Amino acid sequence: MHKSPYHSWAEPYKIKMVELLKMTSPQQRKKALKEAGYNTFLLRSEDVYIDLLTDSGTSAMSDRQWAGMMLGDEAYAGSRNFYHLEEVVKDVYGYKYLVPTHQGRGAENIISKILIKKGDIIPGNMYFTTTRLHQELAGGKFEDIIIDEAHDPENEFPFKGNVDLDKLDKLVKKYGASKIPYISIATSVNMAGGQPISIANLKALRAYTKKHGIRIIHDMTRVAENAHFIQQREAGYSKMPIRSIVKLICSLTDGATMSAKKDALVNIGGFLAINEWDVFEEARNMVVVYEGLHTYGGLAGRDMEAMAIGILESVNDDHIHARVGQVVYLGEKMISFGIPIVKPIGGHGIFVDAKKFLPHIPQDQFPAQTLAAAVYLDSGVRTMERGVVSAGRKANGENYFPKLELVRFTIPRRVYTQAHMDVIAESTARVFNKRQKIKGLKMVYEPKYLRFFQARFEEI
Ligand code: PM9
Repeated sequence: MHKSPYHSWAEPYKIKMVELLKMTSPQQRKKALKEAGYNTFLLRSEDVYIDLLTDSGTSAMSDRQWAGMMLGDEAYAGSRNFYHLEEVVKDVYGYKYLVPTHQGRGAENIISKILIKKGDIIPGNMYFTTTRLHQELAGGKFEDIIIDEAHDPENEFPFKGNVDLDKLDKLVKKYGASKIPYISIATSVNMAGGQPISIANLKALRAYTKKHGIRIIHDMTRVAENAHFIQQREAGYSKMPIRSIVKLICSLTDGATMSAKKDALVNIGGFLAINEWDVFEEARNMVVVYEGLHTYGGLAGRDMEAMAIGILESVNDDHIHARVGQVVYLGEKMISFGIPIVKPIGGHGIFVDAKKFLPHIPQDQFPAQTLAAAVYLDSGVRTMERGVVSAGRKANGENYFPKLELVRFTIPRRVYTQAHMDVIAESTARVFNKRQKIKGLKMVYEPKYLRFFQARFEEI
């Protein structure tokens, strides 16, 4: 395993080009926030100093990736970059067949439409917004089978992404295996705080699903970060390279959807990868309806080339060690200020517990949305609500009230410095020190789908 002689997580790269940021005044931020309806998704990025909205499509590409962009083969059909990407996906992840898509949800749409019939049940290790929506739009119902520890921000269990096999078994007994087209398993469970699933749990799940003839479809958006935690925490893997752990994880599943905008270090891109020929055939046919020809799936040739190179960089031990190291640095700093965060610290960001931070604000006044707005107002740091707004409504129109009411401070890969991390922690601490004065929000506009993106709020 990596041991830097200089620093626990020093970056294995240097900066070649910089992007200038705009500094804003409190008055400017107040105005911008009001215009954005207190929703950080509706801020203009020009009004943001440090952008922690998401790690999706916001990472910095390497010189090699940029050089790869110049090798883009923009032929409509049969681009050489597609064949390169196909080779890398097979080699690094081990899945047999590849269908490129414009991003993760494109792949989720296709796999949900192919595998889910009306009335089907899709058990998963915690919901993700777009994933569950596509399952529901295809006629399925998501059922949460993650271990209880995942819903408790304080619980320090090292693998809070694990599946509770008893919960799964109850669903199989209740509905029958024929009603369960697949189990939806995310590595680095996003909504739980970037929490990993263990190899032992995946192996047990594989054995169970084999017995019952159920597929496992893997949301592999942040699989390399999950592999890092396996290397750090699971007995027997401390000497195994990240690349081998990633391949082992994938080998325990039947197919995957990927948002390459995260782990794979590109600004746009994704894919569906699958081992079954029949499912592949159907996906390859469907992609031409929703995304583009099966050798580009909504992407430019240059995007596929950058993705192929990004995948190879993403499974490098030094890269992933520094990436997660920076996240842990920020988390430890926040803990030292007494800020309540989800523990253990996850792979892609710090998740602040808004229920504990703002205990005087009830969940129907959106504590996490309120906190994200307050942090922006303090310093121009943009974060994202991951609570009751993100959870949305059930098919019957009732609100989901998730146990976790979090603000995600998501760290883009290879973008910000240690000094930026200090600014973020200090700003959050300032807001923490005046938390009693903060008032909740009311929602004044609610879109039908994925409301967190476009909802608008006003101060109460
Ligand atoms: N995740 C994120 O910020 C993008 C915007 S929020 C919907 O975390 C997982 C685990 C994701 C994810 C996106 C998608 C969808 C699938 N699975 O955004 O369509 O974290 O590429 O991927 C976001 P796309």
